[in-house]
Amino acid sequence: RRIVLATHNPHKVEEFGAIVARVRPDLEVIGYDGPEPVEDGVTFAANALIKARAAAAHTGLPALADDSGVCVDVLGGAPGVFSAYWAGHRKDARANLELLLDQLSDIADPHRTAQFVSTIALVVPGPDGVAREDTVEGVWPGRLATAPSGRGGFGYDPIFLPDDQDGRTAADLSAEEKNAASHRARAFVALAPLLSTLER
Ligand code: ITT
Repeated sequence: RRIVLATHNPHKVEEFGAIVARVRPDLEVIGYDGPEPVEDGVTFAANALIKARAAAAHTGLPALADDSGVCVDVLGGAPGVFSAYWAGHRKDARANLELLLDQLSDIADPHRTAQFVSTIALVVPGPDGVAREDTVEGVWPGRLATAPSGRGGFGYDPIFLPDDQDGRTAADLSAEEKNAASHRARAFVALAPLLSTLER
C-alpha cells in the first residue's frame, strides 16, 4: 500500500517517514510532485486539508499533509499560519527567525512563551470522490530563546526551547529526540489509530 505525503519540505518527509514506519511499516510513503494548491486558509487545519485534498485528487492515493508553525503568546499567536513566510514571500528560515527574535527583543521571561503546532490532514479518496477526511493536532509548548543554538532540525528549531528538554533548543536535539517529543510526534499519536484503519 502506498500513501502520498503532500509536502515540498524535505525535513517533513524525513520526520514523517520515521514516524509512519513505527505505526505502519507496510505503508510506503511517497512524495508528491503534482500541482501545488494555494494555501489560503486561515487555520492550520484548513491549509492541511487544502494540501492533502490536492494530492489525493491528483494521485488517487490516500494523502497526508502537515501544516504547522510557531505561535507566540505575546504576539497573539503569530506567526502561526504565516510561519513559513514571516519575513517576506521567499521561504527564508534564517530571516524568519531573526525577525521573530527582533520582535521579541523587549520581551523578557516569563513572557516569551510559545507553542509549535502541527496539524495533519488525512484524505482518503473513494470511488465517488473523497471517502474520508480527518485532521489531528499536536502542540509542543515552550519558550523562545534570545539567540539561536544548535544545528539540527529546521525552521525555528534553533530558537525554540521546548518545556520538556532541559533548556536545550529543538535544534540541539538529535533527530530521534525531536521525533519522540515534537508537535508532529504528538499529532501522530492521534493519527496512528486512523492509519491503522487504512486497508492493508
Ligand atoms: P509544505 O507546505 O510543503 O508542507 P512548508 O515548510 O511550507 O512545507 P508550512 O506551510 O506548514 O510548511 O510552514 C511551516 C513553517 O513553520 C515552516 O516553514 C517552519 O518555519 C515552521 N515549522 C513547522 N514545523 C517546524 C518544526 O518542526 N521546527 C521548526 N520550524 C517549524
